[in-house]
Amino acid sequence: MAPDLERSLLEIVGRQHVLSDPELRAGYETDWTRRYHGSARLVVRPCSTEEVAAVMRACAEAAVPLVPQGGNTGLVGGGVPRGGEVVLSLRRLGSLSDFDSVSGEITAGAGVTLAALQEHVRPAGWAFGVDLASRDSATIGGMVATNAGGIRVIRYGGMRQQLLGIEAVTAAGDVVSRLPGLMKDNTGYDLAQLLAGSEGTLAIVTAVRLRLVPRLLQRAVALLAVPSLGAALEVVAAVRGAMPSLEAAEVFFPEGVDLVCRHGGLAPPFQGQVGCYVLVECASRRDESVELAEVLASCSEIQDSGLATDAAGRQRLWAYRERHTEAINAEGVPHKLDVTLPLARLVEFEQRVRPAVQSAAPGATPILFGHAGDGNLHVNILGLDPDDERADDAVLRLVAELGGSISAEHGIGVAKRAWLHLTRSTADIAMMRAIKSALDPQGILNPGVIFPPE
Ligand code: 2HG
Ligand code: ZN
Repeated sequence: MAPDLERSLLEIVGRQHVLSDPELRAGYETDWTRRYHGSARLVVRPCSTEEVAAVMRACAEAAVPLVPQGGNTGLVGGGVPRGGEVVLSLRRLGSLSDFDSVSGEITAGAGVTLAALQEHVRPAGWAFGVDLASRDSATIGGMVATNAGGIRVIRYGGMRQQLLGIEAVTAAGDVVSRLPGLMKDNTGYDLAQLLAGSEGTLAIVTAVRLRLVPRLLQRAVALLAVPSLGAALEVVAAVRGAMPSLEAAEVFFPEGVDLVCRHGGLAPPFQGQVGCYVLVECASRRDESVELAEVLASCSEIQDSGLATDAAGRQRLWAYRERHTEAINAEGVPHKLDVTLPLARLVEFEQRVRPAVQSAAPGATPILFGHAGDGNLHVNILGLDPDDERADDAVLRLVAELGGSISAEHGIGVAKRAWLHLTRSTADIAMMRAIKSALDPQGILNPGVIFPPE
């Protein structure tokens, strides 16, 4: 079976785009955190929707499972093989087309990186509403497949909110095309929304139609020191209430800043003891920095602050937040628990989660940061073996107890599938499984992702 499949794949994409050599496969077999890896039967790199469809048909005929992969920056192990699958790299689907610079819409191939999309639309005065630190490698297809969120959700929503249309290859190798996509289109099920966040388990996203947002040049970023997360949320609420231009509201803590400074060679942002850091960014067509400073001046919780409007200054302040992921990875192989809580329970969660980790896995180190405006914290844990799930279990149970979700913006992947039942009912999981088996009856699209094996 395998030699036939390899021959078919060579015919479809050409010899240089079927990787069987272990050294060439290696970069596709381990995820960015190094926690998840498995060996692929082959890595195949098609360059068009037609090639993806042909690869899918060949794998379906051979009953060989596929793991779709974009930039390989997903953090839940959903884009790397578990063992023996074909890895379908979509990075060569890099076209940007049909840019409508009047209405602000564009069609992007699955392999376009977020940075390439942003650069492409910038000269015409547009921007993309979703932004995240891994912008240079994260691909649009992967971001749709995982319904990525990032740092601007508070203003523009996540990937689902940017989607106007989709093109995808089904498990049978057919192409479903809902491009270019219309602002209004009530013709049956919304397949684009169904596929967004489906993590490669229902179909393979090959292109999407995206809405853009106006590029706002006047930006003000403030980095603030406050005594606690509770105080941080009060500051965010004050800015949110006063300034519709609020575009990001992030929080982080001294343990993360220490790592960022150590690994990134940065000086600490403030002297003295800090309980919690808040970063807010406002963006508008006119300069709102004076108004932002006035709103912040009325927040009595703020102990220290820095404000920047120029690009270099803004980047300097953002570095303390954006470099968390890299600094944590430089320290060790983290467990990553990306969770949302109702805003009203976020402080209680933050107060209980560190002791919960300590008592489940003594010696493990939790590092918290995230998107305060969305109730979304990233609980990163260092000092655990990759397979040691004691702390994961404690954190996710606490999330469920407090009415939150075990995944805010990274997806379930393989990392959280064992806990899906904590925040999804039996009927809910049965409905999702029914959709999965209707669209992928052979079970060859990213098996083992989202659902625990039955
Ligand atoms: C972020 O907000 C990303 O920077 C990554 O979602 C979070 O590294 C993480 O856990
Ligand atoms: Zn995030």
